[in-house]
Amino acid sequence: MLLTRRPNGIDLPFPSEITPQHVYLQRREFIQKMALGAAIGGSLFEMAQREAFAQTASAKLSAKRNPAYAISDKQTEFKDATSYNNYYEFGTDKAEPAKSAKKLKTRPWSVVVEGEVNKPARFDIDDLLKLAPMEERIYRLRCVEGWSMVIPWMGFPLAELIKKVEPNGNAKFVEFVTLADKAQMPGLSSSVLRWPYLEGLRLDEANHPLTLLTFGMYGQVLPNQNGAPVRLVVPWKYGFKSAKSLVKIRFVREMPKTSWNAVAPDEYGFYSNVNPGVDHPRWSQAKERRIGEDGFLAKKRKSLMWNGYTEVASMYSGMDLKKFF
Ligand SMILES: Nc1nc2c(c(=O)[nH]1)N[C@H]1C(S)=C(S)[C@@H](COP(=O)(O)O)O[C@H]1N2
Ligand SMILES: [Mo]
Repeated sequence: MLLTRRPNGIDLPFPSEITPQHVYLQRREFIQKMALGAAIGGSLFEMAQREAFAQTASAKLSAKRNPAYAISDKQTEFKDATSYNNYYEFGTDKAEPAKSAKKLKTRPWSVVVEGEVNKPARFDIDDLLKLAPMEERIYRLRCVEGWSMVIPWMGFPLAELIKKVEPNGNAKFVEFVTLADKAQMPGLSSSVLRWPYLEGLRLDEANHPLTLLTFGMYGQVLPNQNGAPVRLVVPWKYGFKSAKSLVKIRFVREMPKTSWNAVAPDEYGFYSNVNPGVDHPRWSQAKERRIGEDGFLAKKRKSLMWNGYTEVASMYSGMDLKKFF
């Protein structure tokens, strides 16, 4: 049995191992399915099973690949991309989110868009999904820790949403607020970061065609540990800028305070563009380990300026990238 070590040193079984899975199910949906099940004669047990399956496995999502944004590097194995995760709300260990995020309820879910916009709105996730055509894009993801993956994401440019809410002249930055629910997220009891996990972009970065509002990966909806039901993917920046499980997007005048920058401003800058020429104070950023190539003889790869997305360079012309790291 899996044990989770408490700060007091007492090992407890993971809740997911002692509680039947259907207990986690989104209640409204469950009741609806039960009513339907009764009508068509399905047993309660069958319904619970089907529902449990829907929560844990692969609801398909269709999207058309956009060849302009599909790099040819070998894709990271699905298994690796979904079992080696940073999602501190579910624990700081890489293997933990895949287990403890099973409980995350991703319906009902809405994303509030507010601040310096003419048309503030609250989008139900199932409406947000349909706001623009879903595209598949294969992006490199470079974690600030020195590893990278290649992931086929599914989503549409954040710019599509920005267009709908009409930022006004005061909007200079965009703040991203993610879910912080103590009842569902065991990691929130830790003070490693400030919660909710906050991230931010300059308005032009948020509007850049590479910036993807992301709902799926590998042909299916995002697994919870990868940021279900909706996250950001900003491929030319270190991975922590790509905030998971968004609940609010705010258009603001000033550069927002972000979680990582707040805990260690000298280590995690607001921009955090991938830059092999600017080392992290505690390690080099010159190279990276591609997940899946980590055999004994595997060579590290050279990290690329802007993570290879050189088309973003003009947004930073004239800026001292050592200062604005
Ligand atoms: N809400 C939230 N978003 C987050 C994180 C987190 O801890 N919480 N970790 C970030 C980091 S450090 C990385 S590298 C990426 C990892 O995304 P992946 O697990 O889908 O590969 O998510 C980012 N988004
Ligand atoms: Mo990361």
